[in-house]
Amino acid sequence: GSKMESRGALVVLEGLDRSGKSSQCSRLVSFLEGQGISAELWRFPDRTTNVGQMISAYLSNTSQLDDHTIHLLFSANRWEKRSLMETKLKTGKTLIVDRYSYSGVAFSSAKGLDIEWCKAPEIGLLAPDVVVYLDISPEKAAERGGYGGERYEKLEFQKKVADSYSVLHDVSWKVVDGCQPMEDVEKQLQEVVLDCVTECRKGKLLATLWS
Ligand code: Z5A
Ligand code: MG
Repeated sequence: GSKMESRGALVVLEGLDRSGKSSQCSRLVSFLEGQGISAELWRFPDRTTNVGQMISAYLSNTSQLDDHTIHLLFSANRWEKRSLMETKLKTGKTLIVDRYSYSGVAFSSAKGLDIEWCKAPEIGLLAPDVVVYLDISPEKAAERGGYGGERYEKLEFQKKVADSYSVLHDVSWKVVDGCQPMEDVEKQLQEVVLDCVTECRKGKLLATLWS
């Protein structure tokens, strides 16, 4: 018929370092598959590409790059995955994405770069159907397992990132208290995401950033 096959949902998890994004993303994918919903786990940066390897070297402090340059590389890393992302969604896959453009803007603007400049290269990327922000204070996050040695893993900087995130909130955001026990966070996420998958199946249109 003329009706398009139902599409998957684009779900993004955001939050400070140690807020629990990666833990929750993998739990969510298992849950969805258990419900018979075809889902895949994605993450940014995607360190497997050439661009991703440059980003990885920067994060581990083995290379130095100008703030604007690394910002554009993070963005390029999303652009190089855009068409695959669209294909997957249109063939019915739900994508659970660990960090996206909001991380890009929040981290770079926390360094002092102009926020509109930071948003510009993200224009035209696919807009998430829902962004779940795992809310945790920088202090509480720092208590979790301690930070590793990567570039941004310092309390003072994480405070600035929290401020930057707070101006990026829009209607697609659902804020979940990330300080709750993992199982409670998980339950809330499941509800939000099932609703979102249903909406997308009913024909909600894919949009582009920033909408
Ligand atoms: N970055 C950027 O600048 N620009 C961009 O465009 C993008 C990213 C996309 C690498 O990210 C860096 O790149 C990141 C932002 C920047 N720098 N910083 N900061 P990454 O995603 O690779 O970072 P990561 O190493 O995966 O860490 P993470 O994402 O910050 O952590 P998380 O995924 O949010 O948390 P987790 O690994 O699930 O959990 C952390 C610990 O807390 C772990 O021991 C868990 O067992 C524990 N945990 C989790 N949930 C709970 C609850 N509910 N209670 C108690 N304990 C918990
Ligand atoms: Mg993570």
